[in-house]
Amino acid sequence: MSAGLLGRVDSPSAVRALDEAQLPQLCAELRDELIAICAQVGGHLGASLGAVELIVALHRVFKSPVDRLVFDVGHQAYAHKLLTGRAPRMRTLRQAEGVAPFLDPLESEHDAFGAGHACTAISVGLGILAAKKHAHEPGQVVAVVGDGALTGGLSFEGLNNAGFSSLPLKIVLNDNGMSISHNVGAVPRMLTEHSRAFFESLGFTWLGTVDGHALSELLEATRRLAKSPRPAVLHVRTQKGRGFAPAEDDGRTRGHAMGPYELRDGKLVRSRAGQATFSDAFVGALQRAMERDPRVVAVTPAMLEGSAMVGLKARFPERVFDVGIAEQHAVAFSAGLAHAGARPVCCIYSTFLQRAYDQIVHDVALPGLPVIFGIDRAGVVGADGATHQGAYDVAFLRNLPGMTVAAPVWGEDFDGLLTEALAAKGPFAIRFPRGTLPAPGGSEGTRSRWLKRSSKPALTFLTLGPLGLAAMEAARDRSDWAVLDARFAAPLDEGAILEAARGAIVTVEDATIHGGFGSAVLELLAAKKIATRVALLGMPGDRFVRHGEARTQRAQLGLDAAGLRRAAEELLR
Ligand SMILES: Cc1ncc(C[n+]2csc(CCOP(=O)(O)OP(=O)(O)O)c2C)c(N)n1
Repeated sequence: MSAGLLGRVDSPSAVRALDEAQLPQLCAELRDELIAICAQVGGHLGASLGAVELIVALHRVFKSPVDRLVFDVGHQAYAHKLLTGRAPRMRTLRQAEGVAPFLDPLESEHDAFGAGHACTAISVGLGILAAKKHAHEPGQVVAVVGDGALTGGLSFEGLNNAGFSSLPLKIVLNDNGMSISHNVGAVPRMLTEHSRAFFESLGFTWLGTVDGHALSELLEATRRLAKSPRPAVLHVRTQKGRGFAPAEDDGRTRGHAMGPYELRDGKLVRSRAGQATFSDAFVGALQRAMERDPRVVAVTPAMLEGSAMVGLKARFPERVFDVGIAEQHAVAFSAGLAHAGARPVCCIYSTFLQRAYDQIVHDVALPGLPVIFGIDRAGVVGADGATHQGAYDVAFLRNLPGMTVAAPVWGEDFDGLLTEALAAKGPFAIRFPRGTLPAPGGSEGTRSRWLKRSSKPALTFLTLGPLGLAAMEAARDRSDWAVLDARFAAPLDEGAILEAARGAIVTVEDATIHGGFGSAVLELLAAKKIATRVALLGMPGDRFVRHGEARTQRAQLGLDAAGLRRAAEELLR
């Protein structure tokens, strides 16, 4: 911890008590501290470095927690965490029981609202302001929104409502030209050329454009923002990664999300170089499919980097669409593509697919369109925590008529699954977890497969996805335990599952057990009037899984070999 100003400035009121001349030093210390923290534990460095002066100005002018600062996503707010009492614990960031990855009202009264997904701040902020007015409570509300978040429809729904309302919502547009990668679409150009006209035409008082690193200018503009009796937008230009050369020089993401690195040169301490991930394997199979079939195109909502599609975009610039932080649009756009004869593969994280649920139901499943969903980060995600867990996709997809939900065990499975998906007449989802691939494994057939057979199994692990490998380990020394990789959560391979149901069954999935694959198996057994002992293993249905290390969390949820063995023994007892 810093012995300088930061050692004693541990609350917004302490920020306000400083002499204005001390603020540049405070900002410099905040930056140094952020760089040191992320070097040690990793995190969302780039956006947080860019927002240092902005956060100091906001805490200087507005009086949290009476005034509410609602940060969009929350990944840019590490300086806010440092200034609101969390500095001593910041090196526990994103770890189990440690400081939260994003903002969390349970962690601090200065975190006005929790988030993790983009584009919510304007709507949430307006709601808080409306409730305050209704209850005659004092205090202003400021929504801090990135230019990337302005590519999402939800932000525009909020602007539409806020600009027309009489409520003096304050919006700070933190414009660094970047989403995770460079911002895409027509909005970035509008912000460069027509920001004032745009916001004024929607009914906002417009203030800007201000250099977000020129403190006195920024403070002055923030004071004007605070005084506005009307809804107002302050357009601030910031530099993502500011103050740390390796981030500033990172042409792709400006140090958006870093693992631990060397302070000297920003080199990652644990390089994954050479270790392919599930994302890499999926995109490899996708690339081969695109090479074979000119109808195949790929869609990503602003996640070229995370979904390992940068190379694919370079290879097929016209056939890979980055549509911005716009999941609803990504799915409806895919529906249009499929309707007109293309074969879209919508590559999307499980957690962000949630936002597009009506598009999945109404625009894809109902017309029965052959949209393929490549669902990344399905299952426990680790450090990004509760907002990002890929827990619900199996439950919310498998219930839709005509939907196929599949999961590979090995990277080698992707080619076969994609080929099958491309031959399908309707929607087809392929879900896979975050992380590196297991050692290469066999892939034959396209229905369920026995990973371990037993002539007369007393118990079968019915698994979905790579957890089949944990089940193989759990069953290794038991001649009467079998493992069936179901491969599909929908439709179920009924014959094989009914064969397994002659003994006890433990279903295993990296997804919520409420309504998930295990539930599907129970529905089948009920429909066939089969009574056998069943245990369901997966992510809990009655609570959210917070941040921590994914492997540890899986073990705590009983989803490792030891946990599977325990559950099986208990079931048989
Ligand atoms: C709904 C949703 N989609 C995707 C993401 C992944 N994501 C996290 S930060 C980010 C970029 C946000 O850009 P911007 O709003 O400009 O903020 P900046 O990082 O530039 O400060 C994205 C796409 C997300 N958090 N939420």
